[in-house]
Amino acid sequence: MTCKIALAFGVLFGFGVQASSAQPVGYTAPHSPSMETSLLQPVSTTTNAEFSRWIDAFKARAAREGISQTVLNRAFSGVKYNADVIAKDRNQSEFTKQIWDYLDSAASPTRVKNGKAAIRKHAALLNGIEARFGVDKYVVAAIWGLESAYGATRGDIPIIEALATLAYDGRRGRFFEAQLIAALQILQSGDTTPRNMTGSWAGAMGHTQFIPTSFLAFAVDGDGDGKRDIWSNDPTDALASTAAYLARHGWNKGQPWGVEVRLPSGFDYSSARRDNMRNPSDWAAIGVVGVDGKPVPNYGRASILLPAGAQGAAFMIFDNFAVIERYNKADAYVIGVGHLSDRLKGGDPIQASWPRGYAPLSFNEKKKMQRILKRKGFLDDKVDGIIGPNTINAIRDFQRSIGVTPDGYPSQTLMGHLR
Ligand SMILES: [Ca+2]
Repeated sequence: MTCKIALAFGVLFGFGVQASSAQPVGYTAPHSPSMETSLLQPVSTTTNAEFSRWIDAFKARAAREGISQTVLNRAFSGVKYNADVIAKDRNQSEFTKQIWDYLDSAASPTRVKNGKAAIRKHAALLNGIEARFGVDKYVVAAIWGLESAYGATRGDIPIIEALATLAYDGRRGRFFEAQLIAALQILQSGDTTPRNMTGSWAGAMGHTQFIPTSFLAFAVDGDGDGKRDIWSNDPTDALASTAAYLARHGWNKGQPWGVEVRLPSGFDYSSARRDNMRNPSDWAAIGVVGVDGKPVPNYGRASILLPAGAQGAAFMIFDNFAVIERYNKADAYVIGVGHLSDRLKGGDPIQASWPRGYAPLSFNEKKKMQRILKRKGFLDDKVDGIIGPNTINAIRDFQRSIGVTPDGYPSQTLMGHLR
């Protein structure tokens, strides 16, 4: 993942859509200059001693999981507590980014230009992958572009050290210990060596930033040399693995992720829900058409997504949207991948204008909004500052009750109405 994009991972987006907590593949925020703030204080000798003891105990657990002593000794040779990794873990949730800023970066002129060059350079590989897995090569290329700037920023942090530090730290110890065991299983399988097993601070590895458990479940040997090497400069195995991942999660060949649409005046915004899926012809019947004014072709059932509420772009999204979501659940990420893939194909920029300049609600304002919605009887859910479906529905019900457009969008305007 590149610097700017990286900011959007694992954070709350402006519209409160949280990055996946399931974290299927690429979810971390590596390489960001603004996240390079390391803990300046040195790691105490106590920490180092405790960490060593933790590793000894962990090795016994790993051995019970079938990891050999040889692999354990090689993997942990030279491993130290990595304070930078913990600093990054603590920093990540403070960043929020609006969807339009995210998309500006995701499909920046540089990323589009570099992507087209990468597709030309790897044409045979990408065509082969598309033929073998039935997955759109431009979507594979777009994931590559967002996860590592087409291989340029794959991360150089030693994975065993990073995962051991995070597992020892314990904030999400169980998750990271499982990743650490998976990383050791990868080493034991001979796909790579401890030295080559590098990646991002939270364990995402290679061109398309697979975490170890995703690697074990989905990585493939694209070039047939007997190893699944997603770390190599050669992107063959990484891109084949990404295609395999999308294929395994049900990619529908020939179906777009989504298309930008125009909504008719008087559109019922409450119909823009993920669970309200209709055929494009049904949407056309109520005036929802492509930005060219024509009905969207019948690619399958679709819902309408308004990532910035009533004021920004509207997308008709298909089942393939949910397939990309398996990579990273944040709407902004999925739209970013989808839109970048369209641009790599030669498609146009997004036509609608975004409500740029909109001041997002802070975490505390979101909680305040939820408290007021709760007090007013619109929300029957916990006050946690996370804008999920229940909060969006509550906002809509409140908006309807005062006669404003029920787009469910948590804005300063909404706060004004609530006060
Ligand atoms: Ca290989």
